[in-house]
Formats: sequence, structure tokens, C-alpha cells
Amino acid sequence: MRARVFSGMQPSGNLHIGNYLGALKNWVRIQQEYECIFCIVDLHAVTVYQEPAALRAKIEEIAGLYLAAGIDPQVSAVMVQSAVPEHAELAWMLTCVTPVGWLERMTQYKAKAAKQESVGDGLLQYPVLMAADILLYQAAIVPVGDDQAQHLELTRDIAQRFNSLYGETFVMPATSLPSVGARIMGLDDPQVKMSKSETGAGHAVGLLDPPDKARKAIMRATTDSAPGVDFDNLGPGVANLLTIYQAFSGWTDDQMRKHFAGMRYGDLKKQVADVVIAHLEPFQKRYREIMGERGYVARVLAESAFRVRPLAAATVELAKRRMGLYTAE
Ligand code: AQP
Repeated sequence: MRARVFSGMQPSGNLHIGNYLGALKNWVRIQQEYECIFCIVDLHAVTVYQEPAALRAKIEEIAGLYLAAGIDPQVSAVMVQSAVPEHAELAWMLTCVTPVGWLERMTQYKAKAAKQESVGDGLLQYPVLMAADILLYQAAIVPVGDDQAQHLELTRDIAQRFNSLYGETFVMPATSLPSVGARIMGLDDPQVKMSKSETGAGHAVGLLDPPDKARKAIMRATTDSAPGVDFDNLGPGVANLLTIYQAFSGWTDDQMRKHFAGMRYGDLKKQVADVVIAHLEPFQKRYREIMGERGYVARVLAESAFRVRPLAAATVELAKRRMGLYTAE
């Protein structure tokens, strides 16, 4: 039996090349090797306010982007979190074994809470829901970007605590990070990770950005005052541009050094823009074809939810039995 993989993205804001290189690209690579479930985590998105009509549209957009990237719905499930109510049900059970202190320590919670006047409980509970997503399908591997590593550790802590209180219930999931591109930084500020919720013009390259917009953002990327690429003394902005190039091209460290050592920043940026656009153009063409086929994405989502629901139901049934909650005999 193939090991199971679970991962997801929030339908909040525009997916960018960080989401692609940190997670989506890896999903496509491993989908033949494992039994994969790729989720659009809409319940996570509403931990901060989303305009309802925009959220509804975004869900199908994200599904279309998964498919355009090369996720094959005949092989992998592409489903929406809220279509399988067991996510929320298991999240409650896990909430009850999770100390609040564990959640208050999460870096992402602290960063997002600092930006809000009044912090919703959902924002604090976010990692418990994420643990439920993963444990619900007894996933062995979770391919994510580096910013999610702490939430994955917490998922294992929650699973361990549940297992030790109630007996072996959950598979312990391993984190899988890409070797290159696990944390793409903002083009305008290489000290912060590229993020959907940062909407400044030069911050990110969106997967659906027109080529001229993508090129502009890359050509304006923050570097430093050195005359050219010095691999022994790379500033964060230049390192980020090289990472983007390497992740898209698949070049080795050696190839990167030989090609880019000493190159002036203007030329480096031009080549980064070229490689990004060369990938985005066919990707966007596939996306338009997929979205142009009326009802196709909705069909994929419905079929996938139907396929994975029994797995979710079996885990919830087991967890309920373990906890002594009421189940039919
Ligand atoms: N900058 C990044 N570099 C590499 N990987 C990244 N990921 C996110 N940003 C980067 C990975 O993308 C997947 C989906 O992320 P998400 O939708 O759960 O949201 P996030 O991690 O919170 O990402 P964002 O883009 O920063 O969204 P907002 O601003 O809405 O919070 C995950 O695997 C993540 O690691």
C-alpha cells in the first residue's frame, strides 16, 4: 500500500511563486509515488475575515491552479475542506487535548494576531484544525513550505498526546520540505517571507500575474550595493533571486555558481524574470483551458470529496470510540 500524503492551501489572496516552489511543485513531483490528498482549506481561510463571494470564487481558482500545475485528479484527490465535515469534528476532539500554551507559542499566530485589533478564537485554533486535516487521513507525509514546519511539529505533539491518553489512534506524520525553495522571501523585503496577505505591488509574483507585471516586480527586487554576485558573501535579496532561479530551473549548486558568479544584478534579475515567465506562461494557458471547461473543476471537487470522505469518517469513528464518545454499535 502506498503511504498517504496530505497538504493544502488557503483560498485567501493570490497564490504566488512561494506557494508554488514551497509546496505545489513538490506535490506534482510525488503524486505518482504516494496516495495524495490535496485540499483547499477554506475553513482555515475564514480564521480572518473573507468577503463571502470572493472566497467562493477563490476556492475554484485554487483548485484550477492545482490542476494547471499538473495535479492529476485521476491519481490524486483535489477536495475542499468544508465539503468533508469530519475536519471540523475531529478538530474539536483535538482541541480538547491541546493546551492553550502550545497554541500561543506559534510564530504564525503571534505574527497574525499582532496585526489584528481583536483576535478571533479561530486564529488561535488554526494549528489544531491543521492537525485535524492531516490526522483525519492518517497521512504519513506532509509536503509544505518551511513556514509550516512548526505547525507540523505541533501536529505530532497533539497526535502523541491523544495516542498516549486514549491509545494508538493516529499515524505520526513526517514533514517534507523541498531542498530548494522551502522559504521564498518577499522581493521588496527579503527579510520577510513572500506572503499572500502582503499586497504591496513589488512583494510577490502571483501565479496568475501577467508576464510584464512579473518582470517588473523581479527587476525592482531589493538587492544590495555590491557590484555583482559573490557566492561567498550573498546578501538576502540576491540569495532569494538565486533560489528562485534554481528552484525553477532545477540547476545544481555547481551550475548555479559557474553561471552566475560575478554577474551584475541587472543581468541576474533579467535571467530570473525569464525563467519565471517561461514557467508561468504555459501554466497560465493550462489554467485558462481548465477554467474554460464549464463545470469541470466543480466535478473534480465533488468526486474527490466523495472518494476521501469514507477515510475521514473511519478516523472520526475510531477517535470517538477511543474517547468514549457515543457511536452506533
Ligand atoms: N514564501 C513561501 N515560500 C515557500 N513556501 C511557502 N508557502 C507559503 N509561503 C511560502 C507554502 O505554501 C503552502 C500554502 O500556504 P497557505 O495557503 O497555508 O498559507 P501560508 O503558509 O500562510 O502562506 P501565505 O502565502 O503567507 O498566506 P497568508 O498570507 O494568507 O498567510 C504551505 O505549504 C506553505 O508552507
